[in-house]
Amino acid sequence: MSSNMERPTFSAAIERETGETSVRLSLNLRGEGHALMDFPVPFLRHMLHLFTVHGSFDLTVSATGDVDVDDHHLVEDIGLCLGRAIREALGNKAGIRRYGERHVPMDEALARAVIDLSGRPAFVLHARFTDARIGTFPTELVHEFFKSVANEARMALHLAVLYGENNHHMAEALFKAFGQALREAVEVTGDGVRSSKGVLE
Ligand SMILES: [Mn+2]
Repeated sequence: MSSNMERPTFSAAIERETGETSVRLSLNLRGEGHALMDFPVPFLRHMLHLFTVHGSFDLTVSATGDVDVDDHHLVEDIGLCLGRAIREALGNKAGIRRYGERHVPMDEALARAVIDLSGRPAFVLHARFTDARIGTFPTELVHEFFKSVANEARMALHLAVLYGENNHHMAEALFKAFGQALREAVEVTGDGVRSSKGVLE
């Protein structure tokens, strides 16, 4: 039996090293909102801090990468490691709610996150960002980041910015909504696996 079929431990540590990036990440889904972010993409540090606080997780990310090329590889690989950590932390998903959803406003922006920890990767983001960059951060990487998370966590992740004016606010609302929806989805509600098939791989 592989380790990912064990009962949920709600925490995981991931190390991943490639020619492009090196990422060490630890996640506790039953945390208290403690974030420790050490990597050279300031906007993503800010967003993951919000995710951690608003989901009441604990998250540590220490990473380096080829950001002299651009932020793409490092953002994608941190997303990948976060997704992998979520999947490992949940094991066979026994007892968890499985579904989570939240609408979260950030001033004039409103975002929605809907999650199914289904065991199958699916990702949809509806958002009309109006600037190519948020600070120094390429706005298109919001999509890349969450896609990596959804793929590796094997969750269905449906994200939308329903409306908003300020691109920083729109992204911030998304990360907060994702954190709160995930916290709901990983709540313990019973003992068995919530699937008519009996498994959620
Ligand atoms: Mn902010």
